[in-house]
Amino acid sequence: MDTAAHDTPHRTRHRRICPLCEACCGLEVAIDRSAAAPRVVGIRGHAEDVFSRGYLCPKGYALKDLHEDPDRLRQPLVRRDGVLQPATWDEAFAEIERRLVPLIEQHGRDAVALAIGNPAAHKMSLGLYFPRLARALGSRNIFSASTLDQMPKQLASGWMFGHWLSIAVPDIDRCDFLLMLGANPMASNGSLWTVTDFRGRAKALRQRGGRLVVIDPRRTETAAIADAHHAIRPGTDVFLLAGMVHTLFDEGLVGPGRLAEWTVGIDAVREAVAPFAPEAVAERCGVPAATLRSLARELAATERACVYGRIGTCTQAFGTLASWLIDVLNVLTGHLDAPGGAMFPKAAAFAANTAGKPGIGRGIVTGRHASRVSGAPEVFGELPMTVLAEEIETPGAGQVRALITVATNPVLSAPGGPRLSRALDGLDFMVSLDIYLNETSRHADVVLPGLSPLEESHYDVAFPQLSHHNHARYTPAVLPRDAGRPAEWENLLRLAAIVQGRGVGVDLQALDDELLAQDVGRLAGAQAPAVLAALAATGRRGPERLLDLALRTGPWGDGFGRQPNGLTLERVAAAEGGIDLGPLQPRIPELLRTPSGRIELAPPACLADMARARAALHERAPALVVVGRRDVRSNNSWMHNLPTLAKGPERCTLLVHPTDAARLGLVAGAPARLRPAGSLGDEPGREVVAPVVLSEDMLPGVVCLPHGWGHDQPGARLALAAERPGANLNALLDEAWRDPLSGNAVLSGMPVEVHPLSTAAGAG
Ligand SMILES: Nc1nc2c(c(=O)[nH]1)N[C@H]1C(S)=C(S)[C@@H](COP(=O)(O)OP(=O)(O)OC[C@H]3O[C@@H](n4cnc5c(=O)[nH]c(N)nc54)[C@H](O)[C@@H]3O)O[C@H]1N2
Ligand SMILES: Nc1nc2c(c(=O)[nH]1)N[C@H]1C(S)=C(S)[C@@H](COP(=O)(O)OP(=O)(O)OC[C@H]3O[C@@H](n4cnc5c(=O)[nH]c(N)nc54)[C@H](O)[C@@H]3O)O[C@H]1N2
Ligand code: SF4
Ligand SMILES: [Mo]
Repeated sequence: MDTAAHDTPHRTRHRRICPLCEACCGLEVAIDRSAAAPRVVGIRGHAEDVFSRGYLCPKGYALKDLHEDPDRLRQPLVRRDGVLQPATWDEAFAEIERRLVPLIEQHGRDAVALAIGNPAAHKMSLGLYFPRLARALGSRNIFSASTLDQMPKQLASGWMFGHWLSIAVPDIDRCDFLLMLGANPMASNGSLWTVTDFRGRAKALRQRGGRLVVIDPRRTETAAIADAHHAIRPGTDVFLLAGMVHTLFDEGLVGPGRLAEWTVGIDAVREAVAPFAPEAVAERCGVPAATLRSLARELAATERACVYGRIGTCTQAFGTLASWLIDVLNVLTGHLDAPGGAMFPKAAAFAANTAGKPGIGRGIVTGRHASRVSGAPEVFGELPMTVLAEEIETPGAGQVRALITVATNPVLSAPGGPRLSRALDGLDFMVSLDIYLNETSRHADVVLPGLSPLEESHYDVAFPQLSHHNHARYTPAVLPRDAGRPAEWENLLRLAAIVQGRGVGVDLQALDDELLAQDVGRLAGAQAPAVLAALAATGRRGPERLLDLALRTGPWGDGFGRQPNGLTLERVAAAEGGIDLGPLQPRIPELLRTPSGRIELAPPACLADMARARAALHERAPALVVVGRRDVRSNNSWMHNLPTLAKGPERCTLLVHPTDAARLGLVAGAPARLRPAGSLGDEPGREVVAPVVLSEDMLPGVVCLPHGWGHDQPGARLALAAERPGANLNALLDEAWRDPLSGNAVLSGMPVEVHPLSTAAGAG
């Protein structure tokens, strides 16, 4: 697009870290200011960015479309006489206070649920102020996309290393053997692993003689550039991984090296995997025993190697076990916390694993309460997103009667979407913080729109904790926001005041100061007044001030004068492409926060759950199951209204292996009807229709449909997306199917029936 290298009076260039996916690329946005309204005239990768070095994907360009999208909400909506109508900010907040306060008084705090979604992880405004709303509300009914995604990994990491976000990531630039399960970074650009230009890095790995091996039911775009691909039956990674761990013990390949001193539980792991010899698991996973053995040998024999698993290994019935066994393999082969292996980033700000006493801690606690209807345990302060519908539907004390959604679209993103949609209609009151009137927010009584990403400053709160290289980058807002439009942190703070009964007219600045003083008091003790004074001297407020505090008290920070050359927000903001903090360094034992001060290789709950895996080892595979997929021009449920991404071929298609197609009577290009196998398929709204694409890349017995589609709901305002709405995969999926340890939804491997549409009528 724009290639002008220098600013002119009419054309200015601005840095902007892309908030659309976990790769967190540094972009350069060119703005034409010759007309009254500034216009985006170019977006490209920022070559000087210390982390991404100029890389970007097609979604980066789409920030322009997002900014300009006529359907993007710019004004609050309030439901009057059953219809959502434009309103002022004062009217919107007055309505919230009028409806929410009596509801809390009458039914208690648990009657109000909060649900927060994926974009919040990419927005400092939401990420830093949502916890303030949650604390002010004090409800047990907190839901997030984490239980549709990575909760198993967080739980396993929490048990092993002592903190929920101590997640090891592949040190790809030094790795010579990368074994990847259930991830497709060629489409997703990486996840729980902030890495840009995966393709280039994988190519470099192979050029230096390294090997990339992919385990996935589909020969994915990543498998296509790998040295080997092994097709696995969905949901069976636990068996495959246990078989590999078994091989390490069986063949005398266990070698934790430096970590031996810092690891407890190796013998318990040996016992736990005893029933899972490769020869015992091979049939169940569909991968030959000899392959499992040779993968284990290669992992043990390669000096710099790493096992990495992502959403395919989390969103299954044994998600926590699979996530745990991945790091068991890394530890037992000496690849955890070692260069070229699975390493721990050291984030400049907001990382709990750099706070408190190094090397020891309280570990994590789960199950402090349970969901009312299904008894699903609390994990990391949350209940599973998939129990939200039943908590709304089921009368009795503690029933959810009101809901505040923050950047989430669970009607499309969570299993059982149509049921949730009906449940939302039964709420007494609902507020959505969202930028669109979409499948979820159309149910709200009040919609509060967020800003365009170009109107917001940015620091990645979450992702430096998951980056393959340490860095600190901040970008200011590219364009000013319209006068009178609050930032989302201000909306969250006002909601916090409302639910606390402090009134809609609260002085936000005073409230922000008050909450900051509490944070600083906890953090700095006797030094608090000096710290507050230093923060005040910068003149910053809101998220920027919290960021400054976090950077300065972080591991690379200036410690408010104790490390004069350390980081402050001022220094980070002044650095043109951000600050490079170097390659990852070993962090064990300093990183550990377990009570033992050791890696807990055999968490008791994992050992206990292995009995469930053992019982499932000889289950017969269902005849046909469905898995998902991602496309580089899409992102979960919400970028289908952007012209540059929406153009091109139909993306919501059903991939079917030709042998399955022949057996099922399916024809390329013709629509197929999918429904869950068994009685679940009889429920209303469970059926979807999608066009068939024949694909030799699929494992026979597995069909593949992407999630996040189904934009044909009345009342949504997504004109472009509605032109090709696609089918909602999550309408099929069973909301009751969860990994019992983490509460994570099972999104992969659901048994389905597929028929040609033409013979569908009356066939069910
Ligand atoms: N079957 C199946 N289902 C899946 C998955 C799968 O692989 N298969 N993946 C799961 C995963 S990993 C995740 S993370 C979830 C994601 O599920 P959600 O967290 O619900 O995320 P999205 O579906 O992307 O919806 C994001 C919402 O945020 C809004 N939004 C975007 N930007 C902003 C903003 O700046 N401010 C505000 N207030 N709102 C904004 C969008 O309009 C949209 O409504 O989906 C899950 N669902
Ligand atoms: N373009 C794009 N990028 C995205 C997103 C997006 O929607 N679009 N979403 C973002 C989000 S929220 C997330 S969480 C990340 C996810 O990032 P990734 O984890 O890389 O996501 P996927 O591309 O869905 O890859 C998951 C793979 O798991 C495979 N799989 C399914 N079931 C199994 C199984 O049982 N075992 C094994 N071994 N594999 C299985 C699937 O076939 C698929 O190839 O992507 C992020 N980036
Ligand atoms: S890979 Fe694409 S969507 Fe992800 S951060 Fe980079 S430019 Fe944005
Ligand atoms: Mo996700």
